[in-house]
Amino acid sequence: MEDLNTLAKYFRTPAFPGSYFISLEGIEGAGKSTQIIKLKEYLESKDFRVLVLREPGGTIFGEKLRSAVLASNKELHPLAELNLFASSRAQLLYEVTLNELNVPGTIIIYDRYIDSTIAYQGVARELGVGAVLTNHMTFPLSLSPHLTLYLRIEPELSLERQKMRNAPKDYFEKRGVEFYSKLVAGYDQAAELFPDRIVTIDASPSVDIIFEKLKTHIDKLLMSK
Ligand code: T5A
Repeated sequence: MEDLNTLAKYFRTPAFPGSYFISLEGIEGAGKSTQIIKLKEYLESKDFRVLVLREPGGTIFGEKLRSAVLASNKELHPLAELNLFASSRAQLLYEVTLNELNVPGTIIIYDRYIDSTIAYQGVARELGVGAVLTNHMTFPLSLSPHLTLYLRIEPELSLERQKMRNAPKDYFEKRGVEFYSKLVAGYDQAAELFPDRIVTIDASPSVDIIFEKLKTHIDKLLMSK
């Protein structure tokens, strides 16, 4: 298999004049959804048309796949997981993202994207990062966001925030601290592999402090084009 840095070069961000593709990443409880609400409001105040899409999901087909995985009481083979998440992603790119990015002045924010697959299926579920990248080498799965904001927290804080939320646990949330440590290692590896795209942000402080940091990176992106 080609080495990871060679595989990483297959991932590209084509030009979408006046439009941007941003993803937020991090383990459960990192604060992705909380920050996305604030980001949407901020970007709309700058007159962008903002679409928030979640993975898995975002289309009727993708939402069915989301339920199939997250509500599963049976352990799935990691390859079944990989292919389900990739199918949901391909359909969302094809049905929504690529069309909408062609409308100038649009910002698409993804709540999770390929780095989730690298961390969860590639590292924590032990398929290997190379297997995930190889699976995603064909367009549209090879489409790279302009910017990925990786909200980094330690596993213990994730479990604490999950407990505070007091909601029923889904497929991955039933796992313990060891699994979450592997996820953090997986995200850290993704950040090393894609340094031009992924910004790592300490997501342990307050919501407002984190948001100020996110804004700095978003403003930088908007000024660079
Ligand atoms: N998956 C997904 C894969 O395995 N492979 C893939 O390729 C993809 C795409 C999706 C699951 O699917 C897996 C990963 C996931 O297990 P999901 O429900 O979409 O699941 O995502 P979750 O990460 O599980 O969503 P969470 O809601 O748990 O995490 P968030 O969005 O990061 O956290 P948020 O904002 O909801 O906050 C969680 C709690 O913490 C508080 C909030 O108020 C909330 O109660 N909070 C803070 N508290 C203190 N300080 C802060 N700074 C806080 N920020 C948030």
